[in-house]
Amino acid sequence: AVPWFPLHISDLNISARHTLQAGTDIDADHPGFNDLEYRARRNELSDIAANYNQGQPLPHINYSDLETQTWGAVYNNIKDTWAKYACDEFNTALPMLERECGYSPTNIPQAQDISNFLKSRTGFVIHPVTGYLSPRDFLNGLAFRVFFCTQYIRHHSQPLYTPEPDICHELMGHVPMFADQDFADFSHEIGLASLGVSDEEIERLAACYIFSVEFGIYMQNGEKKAFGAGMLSSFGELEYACSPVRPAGGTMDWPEYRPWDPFHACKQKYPVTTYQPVYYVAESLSHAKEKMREFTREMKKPFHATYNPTTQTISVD
Ligand code: H2B
Ligand code: FE
Repeated sequence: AVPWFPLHISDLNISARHTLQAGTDIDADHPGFNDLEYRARRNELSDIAANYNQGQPLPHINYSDLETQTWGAVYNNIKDTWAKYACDEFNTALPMLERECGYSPTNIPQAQDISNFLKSRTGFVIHPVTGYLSPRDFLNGLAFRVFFCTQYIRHHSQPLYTPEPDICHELMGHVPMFADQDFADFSHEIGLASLGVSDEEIERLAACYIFSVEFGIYMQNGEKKAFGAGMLSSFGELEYACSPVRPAGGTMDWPEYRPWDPFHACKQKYPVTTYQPVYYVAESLSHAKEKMREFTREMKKPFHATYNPTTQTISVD
C-alpha cells in the first residue's frame, strides 16, 4: 500500500503534528535539560506551533532579552565567515533579510515577515513546528513549497551548540537559501519525489537532502562555497568544510570531497553529532538541481506528482 501523504496544503497540519517525541521531550544530554524555565518556554512555544493551522497568520513571538542575546552570540560569531565561505546566493539574500525582515545581531526576525519575503521571491512559506519531524513528513512539506520551521532557540549556556534544529539553524542556515529560485526548485523537486514512496526511498532521498540542503558545497570561481544550512549556521563547520587551509596550529584533518552525485550520496552514511567526514561538491546550484532531477526521475515511485500552486493541491498521474 502507498503510505499516507498530504494532497492539499491543509493536510500539512497532520504532517506537522506527527512531530517525533511530541517535539517537547528533550534528552538528558540537552544543555537545557535541567533548566526548568527553559523547558517551560519550550513547552509554551510548542503549544503555539501545535495549535497553528496552515494559512493562518504566523504567530508573533516575543523573544526575551536572554533569547535575543543567544541569537546575537551565534550571529556575531558567524557573520564574517559568511562573507568568506557562504555562496553568492546566500550573500545576496542576507542584506535583503536585514532590510526587509529585521535580521540583525540584536533582533530575532519574525516568521511572518520572513514568510512574506520568501513567498514573494520563490513562493516558499513557513509553517511552525514543535521540533524535529520524521524525514518523510519534513520532505513532504517541501512538495507544497512549505518549510517546516521550529520557533524555539537553543540553550543560552552553549550558544554555539544545539543537538536539534532551532531558529538559529533555520533562520540563519535555511531561510536565506530559500530566497533563491534554483535552490527553492531543488528543494521542491525533493519534496515532490518524497510523496507516497517507500521507507527505503525516503531514506535515500533524506541522504541526498543531507548532502545538499544541509551540507552542500559548490565551486564558485574555483573556491569552495557552502550552500548547506548545517554549515551556514555553524561557524566551526563552515570553516572546516570550506577553508582552503587548515586553521593554524590546529589538528583538523581534511574532510573528503567528492563530486555531487545523488546516486552515490543516497547511500552515504552521515554522523549527526560531529562534522561531516565527506562532502559532495556541485558545480553550481542549477547543476545540483539537474543531477537531482536525474535521480528523482529514476526513483521507484507509485506515481508522478505535480503541484498546482493556485489550488495548493498535488495531482498524481
Ligand atoms: N525536522 C525539522 N523540524 N527540521 C529539519 O530541518 C528537519 C526535520 N530536517 N526533520 C529533516 C528531518 C532532515 O534531516 C532530513 C529530511 O531527514
Ligand atoms: Fe536543517
